[in-house]
Amino acid sequence: MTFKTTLLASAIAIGPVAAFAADMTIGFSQIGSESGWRAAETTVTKQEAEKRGIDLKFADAQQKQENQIKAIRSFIAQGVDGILVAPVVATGWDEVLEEAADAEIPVVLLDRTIDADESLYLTAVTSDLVHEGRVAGEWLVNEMNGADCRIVELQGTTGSSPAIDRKNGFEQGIAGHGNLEIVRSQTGDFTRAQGKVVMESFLKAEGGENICALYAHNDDMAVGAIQAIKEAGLKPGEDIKIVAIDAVPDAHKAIAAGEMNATIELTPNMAGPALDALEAYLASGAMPAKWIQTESKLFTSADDNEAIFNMKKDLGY
Ligand code: GZL
Repeated sequence: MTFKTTLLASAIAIGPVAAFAADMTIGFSQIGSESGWRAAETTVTKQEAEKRGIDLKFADAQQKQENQIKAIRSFIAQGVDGILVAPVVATGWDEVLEEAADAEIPVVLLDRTIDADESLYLTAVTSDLVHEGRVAGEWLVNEMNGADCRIVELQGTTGSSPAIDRKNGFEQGIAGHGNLEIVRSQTGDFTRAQGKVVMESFLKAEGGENICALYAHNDDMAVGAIQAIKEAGLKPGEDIKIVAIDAVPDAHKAIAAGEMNATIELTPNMAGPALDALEAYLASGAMPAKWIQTESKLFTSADDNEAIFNMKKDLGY
């Protein structure tokens, strides 16, 4: 097929797909609004659906899996064309996804994965969560340059794929460096409030002078922990090094202020690739890859975090 023909073919392919999207009704089962990143994902998903003329049925689960399962059953009953799910935890999805499959409604996972047969979903649009944790660990290895460092860890929501994978990845990143040791590790449930409370308990249990670094599975918990570190009379980013994940505007703001040291970017736009895959599948049966991977980029004080903060705060955040 010549380049021109290919171009024409792709133009023809895009034409009806775009037109098809205008008649699509998609159900979106969102976890909640536990973090700045989650809220941005919701905003961007609604924007992406609007851009495509898709009728998006939105359901906020308030962090509860049973609410997500109820929402998916409601979408099935409504006969939607497709379903987006950000699964709060990794297990317990088989039955409801079987029901969606029986109704021949394709399901796409956003930002988190599940322990279920991959035939139960069309594709998963996520970052490489293990890689994110490994990058965080490797950054701390380089930062400490052989010096001893007692680390405390704020884990994400218990049983969620980011909490499992980011923990494993970080441990891989620091493996073989005996000078780095995780001395406390507990869930802060991805929220600022819990991040602060748990960091206060770490400081009380260990003594602030005995904590060298904090690894938080997301920026919101790190921002909460920064408050606790300040209230303990210590300098976040100096007395206690801080590395986290998401790269939300407030993380760039904290790095610019010297109160945080590094963050790894997670795009809030998982819906763009997800809706494209759904459109192509529904219009022509095109099967996407089972995993559509989004990028992860490390930001440190070497970057212009003030400029990035100003740019990002208008991008759905
Ligand atoms: C990770 C995503 C996480 C974010 C948090 O893919 O599921 O959930 O890192 C959010 O901010 O709570």
